[in-house]
Amino acid sequence: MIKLRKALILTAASALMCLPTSASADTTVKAKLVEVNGSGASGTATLTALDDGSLKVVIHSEGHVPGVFHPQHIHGSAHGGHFACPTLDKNDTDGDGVLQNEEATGEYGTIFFPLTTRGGATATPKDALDATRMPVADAKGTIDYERTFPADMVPDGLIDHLSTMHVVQHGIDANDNGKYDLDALGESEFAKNLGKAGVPEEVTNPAICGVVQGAGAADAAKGGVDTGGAPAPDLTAPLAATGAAMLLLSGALLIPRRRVRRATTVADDGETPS
Ligand SMILES: [Cu+2]
Repeated sequence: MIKLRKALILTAASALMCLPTSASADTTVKAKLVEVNGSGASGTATLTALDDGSLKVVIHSEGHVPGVFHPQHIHGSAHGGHFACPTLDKNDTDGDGVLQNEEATGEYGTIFFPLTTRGGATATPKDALDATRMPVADAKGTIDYERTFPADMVPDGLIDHLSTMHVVQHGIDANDNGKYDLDALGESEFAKNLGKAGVPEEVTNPAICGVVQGAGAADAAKGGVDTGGAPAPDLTAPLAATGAAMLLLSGALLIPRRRVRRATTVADDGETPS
């Protein structure tokens, strides 16, 4: 009996050591996309870090301005960041009733990875604001986007901090004339500051934003909100992986139930902070 128990413990220990980490196994995180600037848009985004280092991005959204392109990016940084999407109440610092991208970046961070439809995806205006390589909403305002970026296109730090990222689609029609124009809100200061003059502000203002959830992100997100948006505690994916291992092994090792319950909480408590 003692021998059997020893064997069980050894098996469990080696299983723990062989557990795939976030760097070597597929990791999927999801974001519920909610409207910004009263756009009426909504959707979902799924980011999957594949074990060969590539990143698959799937976005389904609706309610966008139809027939025009919508710049879309993963916002955030390689060093963690905030965990909320911007709101008028909190972030409209100039009080004009519209959230400019530069006001919103205080919440969702700077452009980290432009989600182009083809070609390069560097965090430069060349890629991030290219009207010809961003998805176009169909006649109903729907965008269905899917692209897998090979490992050499994925910037350093993105996969490691996947659970702290935001998915943002831009492009609103503030004067309801069915197009982007300078008459509505004038020129985009954001684009101009990046060296791209003459871009209507309607193009760069956020229309939809989602905070990534999953792979332990919910736990980190709560910490971020509670502490007023402090940098992420870097315990997300490994913690979730450990939790899963605890669940798998709890039967064999008779781990106290309290720890198992903690693991369940980490995995399931996925409330979206707004
Ligand atoms: Cu963006």
